[in-house]
Amino acid sequence: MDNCNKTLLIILTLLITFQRATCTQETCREGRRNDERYLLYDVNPGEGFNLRRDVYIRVANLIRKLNDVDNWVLVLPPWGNLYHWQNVRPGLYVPWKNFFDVESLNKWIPVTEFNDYLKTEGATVGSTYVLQNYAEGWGGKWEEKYDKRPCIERHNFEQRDDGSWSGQMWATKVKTDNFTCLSIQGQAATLLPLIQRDLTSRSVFIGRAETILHDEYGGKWYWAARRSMRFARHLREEATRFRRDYLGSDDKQDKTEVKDDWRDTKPKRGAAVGGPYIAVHLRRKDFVRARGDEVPSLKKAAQQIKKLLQNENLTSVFIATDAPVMELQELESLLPGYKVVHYKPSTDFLHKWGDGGVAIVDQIICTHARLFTGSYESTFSFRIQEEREILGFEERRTFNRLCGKKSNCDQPAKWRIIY
Ligand SMILES: Nc1nc2c(ncn2[C@@H]2O[C@H](COP(=O)(O)OP(=O)(O)O)[C@@H](O)[C@H]2O)c(=O)[nH]1
Ligand SMILES: [Mg+2]
Repeated sequence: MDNCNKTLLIILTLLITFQRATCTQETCREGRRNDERYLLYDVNPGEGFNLRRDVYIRVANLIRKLNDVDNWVLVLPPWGNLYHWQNVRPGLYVPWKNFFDVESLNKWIPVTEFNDYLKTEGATVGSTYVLQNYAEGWGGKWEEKYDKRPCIERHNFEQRDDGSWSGQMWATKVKTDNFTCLSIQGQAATLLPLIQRDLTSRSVFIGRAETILHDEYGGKWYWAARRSMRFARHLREEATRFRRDYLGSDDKQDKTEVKDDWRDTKPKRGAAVGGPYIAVHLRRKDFVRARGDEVPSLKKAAQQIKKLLQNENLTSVFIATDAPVMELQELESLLPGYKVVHYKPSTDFLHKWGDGGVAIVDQIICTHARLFTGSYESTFSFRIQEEREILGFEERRTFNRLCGKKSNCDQPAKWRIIY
C-alpha cells in the first residue's frame, strides 16, 4: 500500500470511529450494525393500557436475555384503538414517546418506535408467530413447551401467491416471509430457543404476547425494566402543575424528588412523604358489572374515604376515576366539608394526548399522595402502587383498596420493590 492509500485508510477509519463514538440512539440506528435484529410484538386488542405495560416488561426481559449473545432491538407497539380510549380516534395509532420517556426505556434495553422501524426496514418482517394456548388445555401437567399448531382464533394474515404472507400491523400492511400459529405454555424465556434458532429472519413478530408469563414477576429484573418505564416529560409536567395549583403538593416538600436517571434513583423505604392529600382510584364502568361485590357503592366508597381522611388528619381527597360525571358529582355530595379534587384536562391537552395522556396524569397525581387506595384487581391501581414503591413510600400508605360489600376485605398483595 502506498503512502497516499495508507493516509486515506487512516482517515476513513477515524471517520467511522468518530461516527460510532458520537452517535445517539437515533443516529446510531441509521448507521446500524448489520447484525442488529428486531423483535416486534403485540397484545390482544381487548387488553387495556395497564396490562400492556406489564406485557412490555415480559418482552423487555426476553430481549435482555437474547442480548447476552445477540444484538436485538425491541420495536415498541404503537398505542391506539383501546376500548377505554373513546376520545382517541379509531384507526389512529400513537408512538410511545407520547406517553413514555423513550430515552429512559433505552437505558434498559435497545428500543425503537414502529415508525422508525418502517423507515429503516420497510414494511416487512421475517417471521411472524401468533401465540395461542393449547386447544386441548394444560393436560393437567405443567411443562414449558411450544408447538406449531393450526390457528385457533381468526387472524388477519393471508398467504400470497409467492408463498409469503401479508397482514395488518397497526394499520400498516406488512409482508412477512413465514407465518406460524404457535401454541405455547411458559414464560418469556420459553421463546428463547425458537427465536435464537430462527437464523434466517432479521426480524421476528410475536402476536398475542400476553400469552407468555413473566420470567420472574416481582424480581430484580422485573423492577429494573419497570423503573425504566418513566412517563413522558410533558405528562409529568402537567401533573406537577396540577399538584402545585390544586393540592399544595411539590416534590421538594413531599420528599419525592427523583434523579434524572432511574438507575440512580433508589430512595429508602419511608423516605417519601407525599402531598397533603389522599388519592383514590375509583374504578367504575365495566368493573361495577364484572367485579360485583368487590366494588363499593358510591355511598360505601364515601364512608371509607372519610375514614381515611380522618385517620390521616387531612381534608383533601384526589379522585381518579373512569366514572361518568353524574357519579362523580354524587360522590362529591357524599363528602361535604371535604375538598374533593378531580383532574379535568384542557381541550388542548385532551386533543394532543388523548384519554391515554389524561389517565397517566391521574396516575401520577395518585402516585404522589400521602396515602393511596385503589380498586380491587385493577391493573390501573397496580401500576400506581408500583410507582409509589419506586418513590419509596411506606407500604401501609400504598397497598390499600376500597372494599365492596364486605367491609373488612382482603387488601392487595404487597409487591415490594427489589433493587
Ligand atoms: N383518566 C382515567 N381513566 C381511567 C381511570 N380508571 C380507568 N380509566 C380508563 O380505563 C382504562 C382502564 O383499563 P386498564 O388500563 O385495563 O386497567 P383496569 O381495567 O382497571 O385493570 C384506563 O386505561 C383508562 O383509559 C381513572 O381513574 N382515570
Ligand atoms: Mg382492563
